[in-house]
Amino acid sequence: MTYPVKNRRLAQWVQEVAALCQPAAVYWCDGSRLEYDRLMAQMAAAGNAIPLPRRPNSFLFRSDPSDVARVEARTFISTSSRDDAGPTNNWVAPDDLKRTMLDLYRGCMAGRTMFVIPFSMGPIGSPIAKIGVEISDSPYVVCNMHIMTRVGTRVLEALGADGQFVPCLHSVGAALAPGQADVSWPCAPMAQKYISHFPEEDLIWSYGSGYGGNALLGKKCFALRIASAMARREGWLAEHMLILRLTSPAGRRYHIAGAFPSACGKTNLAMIQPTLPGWRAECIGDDIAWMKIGPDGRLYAINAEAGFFGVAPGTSNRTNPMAAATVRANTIFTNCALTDDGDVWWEGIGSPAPAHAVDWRGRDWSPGRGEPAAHANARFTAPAAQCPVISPDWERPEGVPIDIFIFGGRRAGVVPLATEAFDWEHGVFLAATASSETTAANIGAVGNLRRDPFAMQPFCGYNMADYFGHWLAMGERLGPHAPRIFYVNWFRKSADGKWLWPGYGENSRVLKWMCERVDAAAEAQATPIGYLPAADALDLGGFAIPAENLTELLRVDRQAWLAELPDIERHLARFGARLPVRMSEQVRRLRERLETDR
Ligand code: OXD
Ligand code: MN
Repeated sequence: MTYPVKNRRLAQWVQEVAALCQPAAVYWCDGSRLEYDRLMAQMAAAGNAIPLPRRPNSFLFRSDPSDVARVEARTFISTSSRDDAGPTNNWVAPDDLKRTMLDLYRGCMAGRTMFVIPFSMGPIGSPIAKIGVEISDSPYVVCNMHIMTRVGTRVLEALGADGQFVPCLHSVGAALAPGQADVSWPCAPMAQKYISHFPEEDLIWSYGSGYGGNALLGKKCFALRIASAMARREGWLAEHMLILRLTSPAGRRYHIAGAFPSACGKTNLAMIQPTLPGWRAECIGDDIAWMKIGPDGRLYAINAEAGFFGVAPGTSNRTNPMAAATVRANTIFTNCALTDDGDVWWEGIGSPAPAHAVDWRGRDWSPGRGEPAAHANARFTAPAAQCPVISPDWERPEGVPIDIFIFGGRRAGVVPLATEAFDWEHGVFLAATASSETTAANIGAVGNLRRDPFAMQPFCGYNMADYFGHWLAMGERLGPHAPRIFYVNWFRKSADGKWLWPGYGENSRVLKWMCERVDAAAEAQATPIGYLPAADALDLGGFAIPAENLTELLRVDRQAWLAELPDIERHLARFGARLPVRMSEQVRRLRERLETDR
């Protein structure tokens, strides 16, 4: 068989995979609108895509109830030495993992079409962008990839005869025997799901799941796990970060990159509508930032993606009007509920629950049922270009210069509203010890506290101790051009369980303080855990927040922090001798500051 591609390595790989997986047909994606429409029409005709008449060119899918989120327990970083994957990753030796997976892949696409999806992460031709090719037997994956990345012939042209690409092999793991009817969401049982990464050869093998980050391999697998390992080798950063531009009333621009664990409000912050008069925000990305040091020594970021794969529940005109507007057309919804008038609905959409709907599992639903109508990790896939506040510069090939890094998590207690790191090294420590209560974005218990360093715990493709070292080294290279580092917690609750801070657009008050800190124009007080906004440093104009809330939000509870130290120490101790000494030194200094009267 010959293929319409100049790149010999690609032609050969496609041939090998076809011989292994035995699809009924091989199809090369051109990335055109026609192709998208044709595949959607086929999925609609089969009853797997439900057209949504109230949202032009939009469709609802329902996954198998066992295949609803990323599966960290089935995600592997396969390096020759276990230590190179580190304690935060599941590890199997490459030969063993490949042997197991080759057995699964053998004949796994029987009865299905094998799609070859050439894609670019980042604007095609950008000095920061990279090319991948996903092979998948899922047309749902093809359509999602069309939205989330730049797909098609123009990518093959950029690849040329000898260009490098990351091979990303995906199968839902559900071969069809001759005459066997397909199910609406084919996938394999949990024990056969494998989301595998081979960072020593920049290779991804995914088997058995059709959902989100398990299957759209450009996203978490390539743009974070494989890219983070590449970035370390090549001296740049691949991060789980939103990118946002804030413009002050005086017209000064600030670029902010923020890392928060999954389902902690990155998309909301990326599309923030500042409540502060005169401040404007533009969205550049909501999930993945790739950053390189530019010719002027500053750190430049691009959004590696072209769309948003956002959590639907909780997204409303109040919480994120820009996301609500983004998903009015050309959007794929997964695991949302369907109303009788043909629209999607989810908990927290901002309209009352319908008297009757069809829930995410396809069952009749009514409000009294006692179960949510949409899955907690129901998603929308929508083109970034449709966001009303997308920055005109969001596809700028050279990226935007970052001034501020924000880290954070979801913590009901202890962690104050905002903290500025004393310096880069302290900022790396704050990020390395970031903590959050777990959410529904991963299959597992919700609400447990876990350390999620840099919001990268599920996404770092190598030993995280080396990752901390890489960040320390980047700080040295950036020197005076290094962005300032802050830590926030929008999720503080009172003793009786009420939110202390309203969040959303009001977060602009905290962002403004950060911008002023960059310009040395706002006051901060040194505390044992970092610099906090001075009592009157936050702009609270036109905002009624009870004084006691603010006091609590900006209080450093020494006893609570001292009680937290053993957990921080245990967390860092997991990395053993590989942990940079400067990190253990940071804990020691934190303890000292907390124990002395300062
Ligand atoms: C995501 C995630 O889908 O982090 O972005 O889980
Ligand atoms: Mn994410």
